[in-house]
Amino acid sequence: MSVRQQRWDIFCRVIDNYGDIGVCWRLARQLAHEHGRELRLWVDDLTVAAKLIPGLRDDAENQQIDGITVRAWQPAFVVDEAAEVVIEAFACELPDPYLHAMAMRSTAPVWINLDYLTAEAWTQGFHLQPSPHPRWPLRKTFYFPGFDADTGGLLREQDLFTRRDACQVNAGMRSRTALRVSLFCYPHAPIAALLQSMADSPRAVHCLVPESSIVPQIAAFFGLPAIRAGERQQQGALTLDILPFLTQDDYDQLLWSCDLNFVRGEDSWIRALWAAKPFVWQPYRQQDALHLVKLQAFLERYQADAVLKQLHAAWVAGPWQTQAWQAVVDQLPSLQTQAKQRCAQLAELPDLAAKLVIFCENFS
Ligand code: TRH
Repeated sequence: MSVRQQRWDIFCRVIDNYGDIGVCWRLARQLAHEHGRELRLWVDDLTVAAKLIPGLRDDAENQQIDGITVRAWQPAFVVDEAAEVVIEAFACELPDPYLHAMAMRSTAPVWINLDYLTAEAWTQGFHLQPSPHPRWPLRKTFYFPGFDADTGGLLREQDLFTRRDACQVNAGMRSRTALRVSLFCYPHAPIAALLQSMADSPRAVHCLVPESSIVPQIAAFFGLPAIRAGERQQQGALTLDILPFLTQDDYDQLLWSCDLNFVRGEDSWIRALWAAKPFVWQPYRQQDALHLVKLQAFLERYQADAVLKQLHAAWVAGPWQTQAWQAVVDQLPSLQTQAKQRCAQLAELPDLAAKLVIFCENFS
């Protein structure tokens, strides 16, 4: 029997960077706006969250933003009642008082551990595996996002492509000659080498960089002690603008407006995919080079073109090759067509929020 669970709690620990809160905020918005659920998002670091959630105050314990209740997850945790569905994002470990509140409910909540995204085939065997709690009468379910029907799907808002296409039509009316590239990556990427390839490029390149941890590398490339949002630098064929760190919606617009996007981690990766533009993904670095396994699995699943594979190898594993960069630039029209096809194929699968809601409704 299908049961509608109205109240959902999402717990998010900002371990590193923006991906954890980026994914949680996106999911919370979708569950509230598209599925009419009442959402409480518990976040342990409101300062980082405020960077990508417009209007969020980093000093408020309890606030309403965009129809979602955002609660500060403090060490001294107090809660009146647990929700009907509880999402523990990325094994962030629920606080004990909350586990107690879950166990006190007359019907145990649906408890989901939302895992990290990977295209590796093993996730299909682990997706939706249960794990009973050792002490409480509670059962956690492992939920793996993914690129196949046997996994939990990818985050994708219902109106995403309508908004994207409207934005791209408007952008198409503005003619431009320079190649437009966005750059969001980790500081250990060969940033100076990429910028040098852009500067030496036969075609003008306009590189747009939202302010992030790579700003010192950018400044060093131009021989500057520092560089700030709003500043522009030029060298050879390269014009580079530092942008402020954008809201998630504005960041989408940036991805839609570029010919090529450099993205990283988990969430910007999938936003670049849905932008239907060629992109270069830098996975979050893991021990024992596990990120290279993730990269390989994705490039295979995505059926990436050989030149795109080469550029990924040069960008993520090194050594940098200008020729790999130039080959991608030369083949952009066909890569653009492929990016559109891959995006359309993956969008045929149900999105993560819709799949999650159906799973919870049928949970027994
Ligand atoms: O910030 P990240 O490197 O996050 C990472 C990954 O999620 C990784 O898998 C995880 O293990 C690690 O954190 C702890 O990259 P990601 O996932 O792309 O998250 C960035 C978020 O920031 C995403 O939601 C897009 C958003 N963003 C903006 O809102 N504005 C911007 O200007 C930019 C550049 C990004």
